[in-house]
Order: sequence, then C-alpha cells, then structure tokens
Amino acid sequence: MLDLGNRPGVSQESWRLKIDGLVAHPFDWNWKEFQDQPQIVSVSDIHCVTAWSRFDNRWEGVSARHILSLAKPLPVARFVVFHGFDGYTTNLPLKDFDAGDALVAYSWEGKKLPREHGGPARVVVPRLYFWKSAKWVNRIELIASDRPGFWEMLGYHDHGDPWTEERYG
Ligand SMILES: Nc1nc2c(c(=O)[nH]1)N[C@H]1C(S)=C(S)[C@@H](COP(=O)(O)O)O[C@H]1N2
Ligand SMILES: [Mo]
Repeated sequence: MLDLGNRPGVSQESWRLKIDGLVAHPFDWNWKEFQDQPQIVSVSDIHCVTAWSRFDNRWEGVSARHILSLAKPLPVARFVVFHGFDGYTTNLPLKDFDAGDALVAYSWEGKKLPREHGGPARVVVPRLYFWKSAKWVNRIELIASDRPGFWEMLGYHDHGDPWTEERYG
C-alpha cells in the first residue's frame, strides 16, 4: 500500500508547511520561505512494511533538525504527528525525527519530487518503516503523549523500527 489512492495535486503556490503544537515558535512556511532554508542531501534506504526495500535513495531538502531548531520544541513535547494534504496522519517519537538523517524533501534522485511520491514535499524518516514518511506534508504537530495515526490505528506497529521488524501492533 503506497497511499490511500488520493494523490492531492498541490501547487507550489498553494503549498504551506506549518509546525505547531508544543513549540515555543510555531510557524507557517510558504514555498519560497521553505526554499530559502539551508538545504541538505541525505542518502538512505527505504524499508517498506511489505518487505521490499530500495537502497541508496538520494533526498534533498530541509533537515528536521533545522526545522526543530527554529520551532524550539517545549520540554514536554515527546511525539510528532505529520499531517498530509490528503488527510493522512502518522505518529512517531520526537527523537526519531530529531535524528540527523530525517528531512522534509523536495527532490529525489536529483529530480523534483513527483506528485505520486509526495511532491511538492514529503517527510523522510529513514530509520523507520516508510509509512512513517508522510507524503504531501502540510503540518508537523508536536504533542506530549502518543496519538496513533492512520495506519497505526488500523494495526500497524506504533513505532515501526525496520531493524527489529516492528511491523504490526
Ligand atoms: N500523505 C501520505 N503519506 C504517506 C502515505 C499516504 O497515504 N499519504 N502512505 C504511506 C505509505 S503506507 C508508504 S509505503 C509510503 C509510500 O511512499 P512512495 O509512494 O514514495 O513509495 O508513503 C507513506 N506516506
Ligand atoms: Mo505502505
């Protein structure tokens, strides 16, 4: 399952990324503000819960650590929920997002991120199964106690570490 079949067409003009919840400095970027941030390249493997992997993906975008350094999570913030333009949600511990290899990517393999893969921009959290990497990301919400997202409510594992095969509940 790659998505819910509803692949929202989000133009750069209508694109927004909001970070809110338990942060000292919530903000809301338009496309230009997002592009004006420092960019990183992150090469990582993709692990899907249905047992396929794709190695050495080259992502470009804005690092999670940079986003978090601007938003300044409050000490009580322990979990993150990503919201997509398609209504998708997924949850994870803040420490997995604040891990150095996570980013909000707008480019994959040297090309503009295609719509089917979450363009204009998606989250990439390499250390967790790929359902945690929200496509068409629109909002990053910081919360104190865990709140299951779309697949997590339907029985996928709450954490989703591929190394210990945390696939289902
Ligand atoms: N917004 C959003 N993000 C999503 C999904 C979705 O339905 N909506 N599906 C997830 C699942 S289950 C997978 S396996 C990956 C698929 O990413 P890909 O289409 O780039 O391979 O996106 C994840 N991110
Ligand atoms: Mo998936």
